[in-house]
Amino acid sequence: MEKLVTSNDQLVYNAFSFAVAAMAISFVYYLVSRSRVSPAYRSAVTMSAMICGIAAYHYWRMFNNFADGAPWNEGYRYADWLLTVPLLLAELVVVSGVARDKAKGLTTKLAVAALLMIATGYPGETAAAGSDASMIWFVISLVFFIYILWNLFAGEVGQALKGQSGAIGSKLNNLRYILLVTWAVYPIAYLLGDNESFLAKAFDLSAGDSATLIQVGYTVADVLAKPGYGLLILGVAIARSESEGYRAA
Ligand code: RET
Repeated sequence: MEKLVTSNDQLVYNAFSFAVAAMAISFVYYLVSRSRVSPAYRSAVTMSAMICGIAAYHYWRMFNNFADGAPWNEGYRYADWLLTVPLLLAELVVVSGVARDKAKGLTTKLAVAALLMIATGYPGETAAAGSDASMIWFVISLVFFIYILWNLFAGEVGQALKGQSGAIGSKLNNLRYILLVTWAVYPIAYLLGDNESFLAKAFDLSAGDSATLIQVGYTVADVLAKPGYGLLILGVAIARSESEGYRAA
């Protein structure tokens, strides 16, 4: 392993190490938590386990890539998102109370939007700092991002959530606001990571600080958006199971 020369390097190294541990243990936690919810909601908890397992693998690869000082491969992160972001939306649909006949079409729509958001973000992420490509792909990706958020707040998921009151309704409401706040970190980290972007310039960031902020920003957001969000999904699934008469063994 190359020596970590700066405190910035140390921060990224530790963030990746922390994420490997958080994702790996959450994978186990969600696997063993499946029996706490009724069979109707188990797929949501299974998806949380899949998401954390996929992320544990990718963070392990990123940790090694960084620790070895090899040329940085941003592809691990985007491959991770390509798999996990559609799953995050699919598990939300499972617990949201959307009618069964609508759930499948809705999941497909959200998953396709998520795939397009990530796939169009990647060429921008790997383009040169300050290039037109970096900003053009950012804007294209942002359109899909806004479509997803629109769906959660006003579209079909928004409508389904509106009709639910009591403890389940308020848990679902919190869930989507947490999603909004954690997901908003990604485009901001993207801009801070492009040292020539208007945002990085506004903060007068050095190239080294930009490179650190984007990795630490994405990593913190991922831990909140995967294992953290999974806890809220589990909470809604348990509340729904209990309200439908399910008693965990
Ligand atoms: C990119 C590119 C620039 C524009 C936008 C982006 C959005 C990324 C998002 C990622 C969410 C990832 C999650 C992972 C968790 O497991 C691709 C950075 C809008 C919203 C939730």
